[in-house]
Amino acid sequence: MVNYLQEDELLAPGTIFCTGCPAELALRFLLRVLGKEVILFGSAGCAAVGGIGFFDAAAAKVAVISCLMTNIPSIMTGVSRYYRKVGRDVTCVAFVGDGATADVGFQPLSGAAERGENFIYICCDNQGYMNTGVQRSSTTPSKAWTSTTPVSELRRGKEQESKNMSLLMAFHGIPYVATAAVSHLEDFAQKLLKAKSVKNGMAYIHLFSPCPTGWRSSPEEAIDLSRRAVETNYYPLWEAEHGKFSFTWQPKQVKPVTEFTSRMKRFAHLTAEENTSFQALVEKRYDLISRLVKEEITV
Ligand SMILES: Cc1ncc(C[n+]2csc(CCOP(=O)(O)OP(=O)(O)O)c2C)c(N)n1
Ligand code: SF4
Repeated sequence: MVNYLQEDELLAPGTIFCTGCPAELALRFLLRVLGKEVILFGSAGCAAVGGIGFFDAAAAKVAVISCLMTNIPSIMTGVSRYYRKVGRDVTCVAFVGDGATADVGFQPLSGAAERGENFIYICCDNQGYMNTGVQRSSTTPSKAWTSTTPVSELRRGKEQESKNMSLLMAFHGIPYVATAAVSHLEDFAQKLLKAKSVKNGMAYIHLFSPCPTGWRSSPEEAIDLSRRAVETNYYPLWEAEHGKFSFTWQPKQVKPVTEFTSRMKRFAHLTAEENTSFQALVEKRYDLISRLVKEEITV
C-alpha cells in the first residue's frame, strides 16, 4: 500500500475532525494517492473542515474550491472543462458528505453524470448530516437513531430504508462507480487510481466512513466498525467499470449484521425482531449486487 503513496503529506498536521474520525484518514490518504496535480472541491460539512480549513487556517496544501452544498458538480463542470480546454491534466476531485451528495446536491450530480463531465466525485458517507448535529439523511440506515429520528414509545428511529446511492450512480451509466471503506485502504487506493485514469466521464466512489460522534460509538473503534460493515455484507465492496459489476473484496465467512450494529448506541434500541428484519434488508441488498455480478448484467 505504501507504494501508492506519493511523496508529500498534503494535509496539514492539525485538523479539527473529532477524535478518531476516519474521514481525516481517508482525506489524507486520497491526497497522497492522487498527488499534487489535484483541485479539491468541498462544501459545508465535516469533510470541509479538513479540506478547506477553519477560520483563517487552510488545511489542504493543494488548490481547494469551496462550493455550496447545492452546486458542487456545477462548479466542477466549469473548472474541469477549463483545464481540458487549456490542455492541462489536472484531477478535479470532490470530497463531500452524504447529505450534500444524496439529498441537497443530488440534482446537479445526476445532471453532470448524464452529461459525461470528467471529474472524480467521492461521497464520504457517515450516514447523516453530522456537522450540524446528527440529523437524518437519505443514506441514514433504517431504524437508526438520529437527532431527527428519535427513539421513543412512538418512533423506532428512521422509518425509511436508506437510498442506495452507489447503485443509483451506477445506473447513470458513467465509466466508473465503486464502493470503498476506510478499513480497506488498499482497495480504496486501487479505486482512486482507476478513477483518476478515467478521461471520458465521471468516476464516482461511495466511501463508507463511520462517525463516532453521530453513531455514538467509541472513537477507537471507527476502523473496526468499517471492517465489520464489510465483513457482514452490510457494506459490500464492488466496482462497476463501464457498467460491468464485480466484487473487489469478499469476506471468507460472512458474519451476522449484529456484529456491526451492536457496537454503536444509535442501534442500541433494536429488539431481536428488529435485528432480524435488519439482517433481511442487508441480505436483500447484497443479493441484488450479487446478481448484477454473477449474471453479468451490464447497465
Ligand atoms: C443548502 C444548505 N442547506 C443547509 C446547510 C447547513 N449545513 C451546513 S453543513 C450541513 C451538514 C452537511 O451534511 P453532509 O453533507 O452529510 O456532511 P457531514 O457534515 O455529515 O460530513 C448542513 C445541513 C447549508 N450549508 N446549505
Ligand atoms: S461529527 Fe462524525 S464525521 Fe464529523 S468530524 Fe466528528 S466523527 Fe467525523
